[in-house]
Amino acid sequence: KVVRVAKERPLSRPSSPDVVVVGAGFAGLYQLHRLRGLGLSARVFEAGSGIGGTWYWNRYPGARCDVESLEYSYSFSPELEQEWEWTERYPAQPEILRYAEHVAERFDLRRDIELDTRVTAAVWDEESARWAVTTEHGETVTARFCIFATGCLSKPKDLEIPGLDSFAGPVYSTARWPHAGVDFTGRRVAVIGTGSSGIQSIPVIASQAAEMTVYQRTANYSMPAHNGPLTAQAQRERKANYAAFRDAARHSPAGLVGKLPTENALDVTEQERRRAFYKAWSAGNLGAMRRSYADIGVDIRANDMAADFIRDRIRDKVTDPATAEALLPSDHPFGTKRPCLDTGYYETFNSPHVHLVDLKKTPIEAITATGVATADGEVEVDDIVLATGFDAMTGALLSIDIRGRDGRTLADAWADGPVTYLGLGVAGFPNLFTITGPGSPSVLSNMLVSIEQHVDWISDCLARLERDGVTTIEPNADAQAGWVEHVAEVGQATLYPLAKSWYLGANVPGKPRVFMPYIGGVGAYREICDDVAAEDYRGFDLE
Ligand code: FAD
Ligand code: N01
Repeated sequence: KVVRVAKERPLSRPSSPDVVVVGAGFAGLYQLHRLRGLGLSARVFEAGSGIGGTWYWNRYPGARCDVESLEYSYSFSPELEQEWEWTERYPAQPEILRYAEHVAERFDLRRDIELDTRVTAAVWDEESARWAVTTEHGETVTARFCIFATGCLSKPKDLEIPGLDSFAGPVYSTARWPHAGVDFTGRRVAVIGTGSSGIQSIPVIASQAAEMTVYQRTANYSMPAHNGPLTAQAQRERKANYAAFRDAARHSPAGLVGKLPTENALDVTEQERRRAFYKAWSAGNLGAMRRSYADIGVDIRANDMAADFIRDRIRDKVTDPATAEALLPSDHPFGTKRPCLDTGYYETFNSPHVHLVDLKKTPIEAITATGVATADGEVEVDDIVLATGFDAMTGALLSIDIRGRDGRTLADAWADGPVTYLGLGVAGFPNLFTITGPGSPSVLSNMLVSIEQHVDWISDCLARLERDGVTTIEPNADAQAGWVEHVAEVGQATLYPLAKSWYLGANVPGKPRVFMPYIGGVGAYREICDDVAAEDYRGFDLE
C-alpha cells in the first residue's frame, strides 16, 4: 500500500518523537499546532487519505453541521476567525472540510501528518517510560506521550442484519461515502437508519431516486433547521465581538451561546408554553427547545409537553395519518437521543415514491440478493444506504491494541465500560491522553469548544511536565473511581438513561451500558479541569 504524506513529505520523521498524535480531525490538527508551539516534536498518524476526520469521511448527500458555523469553528486564532468567511448558517460537509484544509495550510501542519496510516497498537514500555506505537505498515515509533484524537464518532458500527454480503447491488455507508458521489437518478433505494445522518440524507436522496424505502427502527425528534446564507453583515457583527462570544460559549452548559431558562414548563400556562415552544421551533437551533424551560431535561412531565408539541408539528407536516403516526417519536423522552435539525425531512414522506417501513412492527429479517426482507415480504431495491451510526466514544480507541502498565490492555480495563479520570486519562496508562474521551462533555456539546478545551489543558500539562522534568503523569485509581461515580451520578439525575441511545452504548449489541459523556456542563467541567491543574494536577500521580 502506498503511504501518502499530506501534500509534501515531512521535513523530519523522527523515530522517537516527543509525542505521537493519532488522528487528524479537528482535535489532532489543533493538538499538533499546540505541540509545535511548545517546541515538542510530533508525528501524527491518520488512517484516512486526507485530513478533517468526520468531515473527510461523512460525505453523504445533505451532510452538514447543526451547530452554527460561527460557533462550530476554532477560536484559538483571532486572525483565522477574522479571515475565514462562512457561506451558510449550517455549512455543508465540503465547506467544513475546506475549512479544515485551510487551517492545515495556514498553520503549516501537513508536513507532520502521515495519511493512510492506521495505528494498530500502542504499548507502554516501563523501562524507557515511552510508548511504542505501531502502524499498519509495520513501522514502530517510540514517544514519551501518546495523544488519542481518534474521534467519538469515527468507527462506523457493524451492522447486525444477516445477509448484507449477499446483496447484489451497491451498499453505501453514510460514514464512508464515495468521494465521487452517487447518482441515484432512476434507482430504487433503501435507506436503513433515521438518526442525524439518515434524516439529513433522506430528503436529498429521495429527490433523485425513483423509489425510496426508509427503514426506521426508532422515530427521532427533528426540528426544522431554517438553514440559509450567512449575510456579510451577520458575520461582521459577530466578528466585531468574537472574543466575548467565544468566552460565553466556553462557560456555557453545552458550548453554545444562548439565554438559559429560569422558568419551569410546569409553572406557566398552556398558552405561554405554546408560545415559547413555537418560538423554539422557529429558531432553527438545536438547543432552543431544550432551553425553552429549565425542567425539560430533568422532569418527564415537562419533557412530555415539549415532546407532544413536536409530535403535533410532525402530524401537521405529514399528510398520510398512518405514516405520520409511525414517524412520531414515542419510546424516549425528547433530547435523550441526540435530536436533529432537518431540511424537509418529514415533508419527504408526502411524496408518493417514498415509503416508510416501521421496524418496530415489521423488523428486518434479512437482506437478500435483491432487496430487504421483513415479515411483510421483500422490497426489491437497486441500492442500500446504511445510516446506522457508530460504535461511539470507545469504538476507535478499542480498535487499537493499547497496553499500559504490566501489559494490561485498555479493552480489559474497560471491559465493564469506559473508566477515565476527567475523560482525559486512564489509570494504569501513563502519559496517555484522550481528546473528548468518555467521561468528558464531548458529544453533549459543541465539539469544537470541547476539543479546544482538552487540547489546551493537555498542552499546558505537557508544558508543566517539561518545565519541571517530570517523566510520567497518570491518573490515580481513587481519583478515577471518584470521577466515574460522579459522571454516573450526574447522568442518573437526568432523563438520558431512559433512552436506548448510543450515549449508553445501547446501539451496539453486547456493549456495556454506561452513560459515557459527562452531563455536568462544559463550563462547570472546564472549571473542574482548571482547578485540577491549579492544584498541581490533583488526582494525577506525577513522577
Ligand atoms: P474525528 O473528526 O472523528 O477525527 C478522528 C480521526 O482519527 C479520523 O480521521 C480517523 O480516521 C482517525 N483515526 C481513528 N482511529 C485511528 C487509528 N487507529 N489510526 C489512525 N487514525 C485514526 N459535532 C458538533 O459539535 N456539531 C456538529 O454539527 C456535528 N456534526 C457532525 C456530523 C456528522 C456527520 C458526524 C459524524 C459528527 C458530527 N459532529 C458534530 C461530531 C464530530 O465528530 C466532531 O464535531 C468533530 O469533528 C470531531 O473531531 P475529532 O478530531 O475529535 O474526531
Ligand atoms: O447514527 P445514529 P448517525 N437495524 O446512531 C438505526 C452525529 N451526527 O450516524 O435508534 C435497523 O444516530 C438506529 O436505530 P436505533 C450526531 O452526534 C451529527 O445518524 O438504534 N436500524 C438509528 O435510527 C449523531 O447523533 C450530524 O433504534 C438500525 C440509525 O440507524 C451521531 O453523529 C449528522 C440498526 C443510526 O442513528 C450519529 O448519527 C450526522 C439495525 N440493525 C451525525 N442499527 C449533524 O447534523 C442502527 N439502526 C450535526
